Amino acid sequence: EWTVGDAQTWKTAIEAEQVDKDDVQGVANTVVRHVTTTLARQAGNLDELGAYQATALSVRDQLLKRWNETTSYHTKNAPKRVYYLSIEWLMGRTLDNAVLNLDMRNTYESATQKLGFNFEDLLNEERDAALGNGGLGRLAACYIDSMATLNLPGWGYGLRQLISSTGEQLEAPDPWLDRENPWEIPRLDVSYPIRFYGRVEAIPNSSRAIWSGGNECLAVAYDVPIPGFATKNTANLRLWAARPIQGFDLNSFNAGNYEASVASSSDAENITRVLYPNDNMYAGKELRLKQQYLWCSASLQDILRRYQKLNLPWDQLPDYVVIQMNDTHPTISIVELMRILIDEEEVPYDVAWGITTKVFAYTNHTVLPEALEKWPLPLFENLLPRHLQIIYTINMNFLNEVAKRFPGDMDRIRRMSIIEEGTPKFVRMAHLAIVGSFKVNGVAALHSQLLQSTIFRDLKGRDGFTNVTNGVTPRRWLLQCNPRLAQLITDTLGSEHWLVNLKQISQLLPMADNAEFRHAFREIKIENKARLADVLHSELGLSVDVDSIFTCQIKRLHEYKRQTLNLFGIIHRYLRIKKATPQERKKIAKHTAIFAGKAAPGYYIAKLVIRLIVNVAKIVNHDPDVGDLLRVVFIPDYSVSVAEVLIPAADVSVQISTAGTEASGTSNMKLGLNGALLLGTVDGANVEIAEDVGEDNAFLLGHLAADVEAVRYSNSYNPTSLEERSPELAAVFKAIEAGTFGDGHVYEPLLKTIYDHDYYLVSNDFGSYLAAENLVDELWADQEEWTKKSIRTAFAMGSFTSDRSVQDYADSIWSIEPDPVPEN
Ligand code: NTF
Repeated sequence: EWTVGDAQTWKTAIEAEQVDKDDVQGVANTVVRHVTTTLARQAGNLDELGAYQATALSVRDQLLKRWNETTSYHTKNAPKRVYYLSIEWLMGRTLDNAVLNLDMRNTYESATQKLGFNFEDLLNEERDAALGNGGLGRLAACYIDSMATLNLPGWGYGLRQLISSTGEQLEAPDPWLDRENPWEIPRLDVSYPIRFYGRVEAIPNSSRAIWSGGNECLAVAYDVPIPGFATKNTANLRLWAARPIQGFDLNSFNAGNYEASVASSSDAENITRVLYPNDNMYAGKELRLKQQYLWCSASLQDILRRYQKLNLPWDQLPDYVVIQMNDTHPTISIVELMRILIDEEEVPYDVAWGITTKVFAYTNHTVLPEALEKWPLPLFENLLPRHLQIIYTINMNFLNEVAKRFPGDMDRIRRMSIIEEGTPKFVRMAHLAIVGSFKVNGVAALHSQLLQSTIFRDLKGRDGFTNVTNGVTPRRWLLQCNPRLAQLITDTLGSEHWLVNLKQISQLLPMADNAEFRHAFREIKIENKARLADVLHSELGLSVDVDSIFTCQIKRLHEYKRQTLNLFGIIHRYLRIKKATPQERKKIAKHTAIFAGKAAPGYYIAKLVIRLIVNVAKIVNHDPDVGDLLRVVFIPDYSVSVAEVLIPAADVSVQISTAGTEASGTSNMKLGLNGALLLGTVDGANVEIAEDVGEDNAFLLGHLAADVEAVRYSNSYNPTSLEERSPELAAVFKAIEAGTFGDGHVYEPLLKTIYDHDYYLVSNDFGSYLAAENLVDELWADQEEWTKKSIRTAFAMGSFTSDRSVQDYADSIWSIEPDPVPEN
């Protein structure tokens, strides 16, 4: 096994680097070594940023040792691996999570303390890794945490975008990599060539072809080690960056043409420069398709190279490799595998197809038509000519089968085809993903059912579809963000085991009836609210009352998520307060309405909603008539680390999408786990959450998914006045139009969407929303009852851990087993 030098020398050297997890001095040694050597600084000129960097590098050393052990162990064992392909990875900060997973938080806290720094302050020096927009990207982050924790052999693959999400009001791009990122390891030796454009020559009497010419660049690997919780296993997240094949053209430089000498370099690097800022919205830009292809081609070349080291025939690939596609963004990898097998490895077409369709599985995350990817055929053909040919063949074979099963049903063939007819034609990526995958799943029970009964009705037999309800990691979303509640759980259960077996928290459900426990639970909530209040005060200069109900709607701005319903409810409340007699005022529950989330830069209506929230906040928060009855907060630059402060402080989880539109939602899970009561529609994972916590512990509202279509139809084709649909909403609109929150004309386009078609049923659900809020207020008056329901919510959330989701994938889709690295 040992390949270079003297094994004993290697072994002794590696052991000398080992630091015991309780060894404060040993940890301090490694931190100081990075201060003096890596950073070339000393105690005298070390600021908090430097101390953070040295600490992070020291933790990274620990992670890399485990990463190395995991990789060599898995290389030796060669288990079947899952590769999780996601174009977004919303990781957030790493330091705190890493020391918790390594069980070294106390040691690092003491060591940095002794070196003169406060560990909490160092944590705040870290920039969020925000390679994602919303739930889809954060889901990938939770899943890789669970894969590592469950000891499942698996890697993540993504893109290393230099500039991540855009700040909403300022639209300042976030060049998050302009500081050194201690958590990534550049692997300049791991790189693959990627071709774009060019021409295709058929090879006569074969299904092979030669694709040549066009532009070539390189995809270079950056690895991010992902520690499991309480295990040695450390997964890998491999991110690809585009680089030129030749960085610098010396001939142009010598000829005096400086621009041309670096042109190819910056052209290539532009491919992975930006993260597309849309959530649930397809943009259709060539650069995005380039990103997708570079990422998929590099990942496949990497996966196949690893497989080829086993010296096995191609038809055994599915015994060693399963690729999970996080939405349709990586769908081109199906075609890329076909291309490599057919053109480069000379595998016959049918054999290649048999292999490919045993390797891929596809997760759908949305039914919204505007989010479904379909590439204009001319654009696609120009960029990836050989891939289009292969798609034609896949489609022809697929439609032949359909025609055999449903002779003469041309309409069905048109609906099912991977190519959408029209001018131009389009390549429908979801259809391609379904045809090329052995399993397709939705992300919550209702969503998976809707996929089969509506948008993909025709496309796959029953056993090809399944459901895997989303989950969130309890390590970040409880242990890390709410340490006091985590400690209470551990103390009451007498062990930490619930952190890897979340079902166990259900044992605490009877504690809802224990007055002492309720007191402790409520104190923690109040402390968390006070912590948030401090942040709001110092960052936004805003005072909020910790005794008020904190309602939280924290998610991307989108019409279907209906921040409007919440906002109009606030205006309704404001008008009510303004009219109330002193007697009536006493009965009004105090609210702090918290919004956080970004709008895509080009999403006009979503930005108008932000504008109205901010202007309502300005008026309401400064109106002496309101006093402390109502505060409205919009938190800019929403991020994972902001969420970590908000979620433990929430009393109410606002989840009010139009029924049938939110595939799952995941903030509903995080908020529930931290004791926020669900105020929500019967949509996405709300359905399963309400089922588990019990409907009497949640506030459900609005039309049901099954009725939405009829109401929507009637809004469009048998329109009634807004006054008839909802007199309360009509009054709210009048106040806006009258200029109560600044120039009313500004909001006309927003209000018009609701006056006219009201596609998302805001007016139809407004009455029901207000009624649900009234129930919330009534319950709040009885704090003991409220706390009971809060406890029953938190401890009924045991199913919504990403460990359960990932285990579901492993059992029902991936067929992979845990392969724990032995503890010495
Ligand atoms: C999102 N989909 C859904 O809108 C959320 O309901 C869900 O919780 C997350 O995925 C994670 O499953 C998308 O972002 C996309 F891309 F599909 F539109």
